[in-house]
Amino acid sequence: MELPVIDLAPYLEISSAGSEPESDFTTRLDPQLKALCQEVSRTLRETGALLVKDPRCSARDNDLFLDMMEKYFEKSLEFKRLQERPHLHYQVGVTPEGVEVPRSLVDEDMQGKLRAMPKEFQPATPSGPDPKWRYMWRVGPRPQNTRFKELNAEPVIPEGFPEWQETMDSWGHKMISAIEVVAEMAAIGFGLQKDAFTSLMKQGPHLLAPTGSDLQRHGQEGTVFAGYHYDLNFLTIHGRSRFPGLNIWLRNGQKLGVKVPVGCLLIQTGKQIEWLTAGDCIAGMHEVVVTNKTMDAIKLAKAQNRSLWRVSSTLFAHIASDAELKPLGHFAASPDVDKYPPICAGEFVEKELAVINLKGSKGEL
Ligand SMILES: O=C(O)CCC(=O)C(=O)O
Ligand SMILES: [Fe+2]
Repeated sequence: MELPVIDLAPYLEISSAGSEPESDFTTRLDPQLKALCQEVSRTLRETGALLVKDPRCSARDNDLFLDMMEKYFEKSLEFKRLQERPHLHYQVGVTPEGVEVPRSLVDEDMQGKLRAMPKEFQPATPSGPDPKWRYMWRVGPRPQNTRFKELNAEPVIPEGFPEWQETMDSWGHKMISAIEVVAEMAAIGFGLQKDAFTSLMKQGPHLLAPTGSDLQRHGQEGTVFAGYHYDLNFLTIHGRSRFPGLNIWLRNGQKLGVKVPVGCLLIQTGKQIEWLTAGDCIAGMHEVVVTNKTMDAIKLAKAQNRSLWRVSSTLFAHIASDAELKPLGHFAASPDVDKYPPICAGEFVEKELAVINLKGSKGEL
């Protein structure tokens, strides 16, 4: 099975055409576009993932971002340590390898479920914390008044990277714009108001959080870069990585290696969209492992004298911390509604992080 690629251009054309009331907009959507919105919501429901093409996010933009991050991760350990902020729980700046812990390592309930899976679909077993690095960069405005003030942390900009702020902000904003369109289309597809999700995302604690994995040191087949987990945020988006290795689990339990075509973006469902839809759409489980396809890409990169750092351009889009997470619209009448009691998004994030004792950390579990 391959994930379909949804072109966002036709929807973008009509949605940017005017600011009419909600009811007029939905009426103006022609049947083909409505069907496209339904394909978006159906794919998210069945696979927890979606490939999209957004004319505003080009392959060149993605390349500029990856080039800069490769150059950064290739710097020495001593250099990167200067961007480390452990006292701020790594909420900004760099997180070295060996710090992030995958949920499957610490959650016994999850371990039981894994053992019950058919062998062929079982995820790789991580032996310890993830051997990947990460860089955390906040994107977009934060609220003036909030019950969940993030730690007061200045953004961290490494020496010798004059293009850093512009590159991070520009790619971050582009990816958030793509998520917003997907969130609108998904809302229409789920039979909700078009702004049902996006209105809750405003001033959310969105994070551009690329990972960096050193394939020179950890390039053996089977190495687990990110152990089996779900993301605790609303939706996650990644540009294309130069090295494959992401496996996702479909709703029917099947495991699928994801191939992101050039110029496309990958969206994954997080725990917050599961809450808002009362489990109609569940958080997508995934892992990043060195596979035989990663090995092929390593060989090619060596032959072409390219960087052997695998960089992901992950962005975690969140529901605003002060907004309430609860099943929306007709999902409030779902039989599973009791599993999703109303809770402030900020409190929800704190609770999820407490499970793996990573208070103050970002979007992944
Ligand atoms: O490195 C990647 O490709 C994605 C890692 C991941 O799943 C995450 O950052 O939550
Ligand atoms: Fe993840």
